[in-house]
Amino acid sequence: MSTTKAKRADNGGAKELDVLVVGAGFAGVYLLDRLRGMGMSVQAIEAGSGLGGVWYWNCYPGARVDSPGPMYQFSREDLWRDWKFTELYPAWPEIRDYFHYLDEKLDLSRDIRFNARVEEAEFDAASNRWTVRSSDGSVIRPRYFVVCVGLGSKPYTPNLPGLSDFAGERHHTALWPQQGLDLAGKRVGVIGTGASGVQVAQEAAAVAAQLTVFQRTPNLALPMRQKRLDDDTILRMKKGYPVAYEKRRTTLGGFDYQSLEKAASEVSAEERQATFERVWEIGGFAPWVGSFNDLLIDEQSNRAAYDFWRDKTRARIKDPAIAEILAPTEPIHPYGAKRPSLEQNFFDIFNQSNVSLVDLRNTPIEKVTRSGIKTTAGEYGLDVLVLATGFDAVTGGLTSIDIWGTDGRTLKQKWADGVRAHLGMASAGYPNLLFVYGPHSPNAFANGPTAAELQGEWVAKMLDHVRGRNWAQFEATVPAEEAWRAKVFEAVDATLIPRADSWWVGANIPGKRREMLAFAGGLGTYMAICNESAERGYEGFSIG
Ligand code: N01
Repeated sequence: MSTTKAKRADNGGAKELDVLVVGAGFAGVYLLDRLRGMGMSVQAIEAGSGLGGVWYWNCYPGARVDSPGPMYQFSREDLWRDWKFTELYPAWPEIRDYFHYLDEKLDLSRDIRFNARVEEAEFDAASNRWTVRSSDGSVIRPRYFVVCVGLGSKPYTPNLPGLSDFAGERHHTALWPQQGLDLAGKRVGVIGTGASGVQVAQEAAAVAAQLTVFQRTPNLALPMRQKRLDDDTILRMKKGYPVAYEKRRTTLGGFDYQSLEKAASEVSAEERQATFERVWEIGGFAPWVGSFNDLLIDEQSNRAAYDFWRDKTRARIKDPAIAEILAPTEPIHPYGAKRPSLEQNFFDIFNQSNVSLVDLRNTPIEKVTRSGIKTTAGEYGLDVLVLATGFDAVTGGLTSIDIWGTDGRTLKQKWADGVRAHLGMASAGYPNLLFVYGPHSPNAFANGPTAAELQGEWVAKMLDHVRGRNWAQFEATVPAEEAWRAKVFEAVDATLIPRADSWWVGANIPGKRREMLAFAGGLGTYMAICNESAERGYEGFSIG
């Protein structure tokens, strides 16, 4: 990122538009279609060469979504009627197919510039337009600039000594070769056991000659309970879609279920155990967000949930020493205070003779060598090194674009003192700029397509309102973004979430400011607040 504005000659030949959308994942696609339908001139710019956002980049073996397929799509009947995912939790090729299907239905690609990464954007107060420059040399001057880069568009690679010396194949999961990479018969090392690491490890364990998993923090992963969906099942499920899609607009996480209206602290030990068993059998996120409503608030309830998870998990692992690393007797952080993954056989692979686990808490990495990884316990020879090390999440996608505000600061410079993002969608000093699934929205806690639709709907209505009144400019006010920031912290301070070192609080990136990056009050509540602001004439925004 630059610290000063690049001096550019002129913008002659720049294309003028009503709206420029950045990103062609769920949010970008939703807005491209919706705004075009409102008669606006819109273009999207996408760094990848295909649609899908994270599903374009994360094509590592085993990548699949942790939301059930019926919920992981748009709610418009003309879009779901003819679409089917063949697994309850679809894998990336099928999600990409879904985006191809959307492209056919909605004719999206004609207005998307692929293989172009937006690098710089500057607001010109004289013309009330943004000037947006991209890596392909294009310059676009939209009236409104809508950034939909998601929460995981900036991969994070730790600065491990010797990393560039490694002579084998080395790939970050989010930059996986599009042509694929065969892990069969190879010695594979996976650093990281977040959602990406768990998934790639499950896949690698089945084919690799040797898989070594390097774990720093255990993942309190939950049983996915994957199912194949035959045509009859899909037909039956579709009957419930209209009700489910209505419901998901109002819930905490944008799914068609909520946590129970009961606290674990209020019920008998028998009832608590029976409920834990029941939600465990349902699988998916049910033992987390579909369980008692005090798990993330009450320490004792949280500990009971942890102990249940630990005992279920340990029962699957033969070696007690391995079990203690994967599911320790004492929790490292509260249950669910860091995002659990969904797993299919993650804990079972450690019973295989070709799989080993390295506990980086006790034996940290010293360096990467030409031929593998050296920890304080010894050296592990590798042919392939998989960096499942996550993202500069939530803010990284936005701050890696030089977005210059009216006071001569980039968004990155402004946010060095902490995120200010009114309703998680706008920031003071950056007129006519909105972002979807951004910092201080419910991003981390909300099912992607639901959030894309709801926030997208709100953005579309706001732009329609602005256009209808001929406002040249709108921007968040400083008091409004300060008040929203306080609300974000208030919502999370009531929970156990700050006690875990997670990307939710920026703790995964060395040097990143530690603060809550998502609104934890629930998607339904969040949208009610956003809609109230709209009803009051977009309270919290100044209009010029
Ligand atoms: O990244 P992560 P992710 N040395 O940040 C470890 C979504 N997603 O790509 O926990 C050693 O969760 C780090 O260790 P620790 C989903 O929202 C969804 O897996 O910091 N290890 C951790 O284990 C998810 O939450 C899906 O101690 C290092 C791992 O790398 C989010 O994206 C699939 C290290 C990073 O885990 C991010 O998931 C994939 C170091 N220096 C992603 N630095 C699905 O829907 C980091 N680590 C299924």
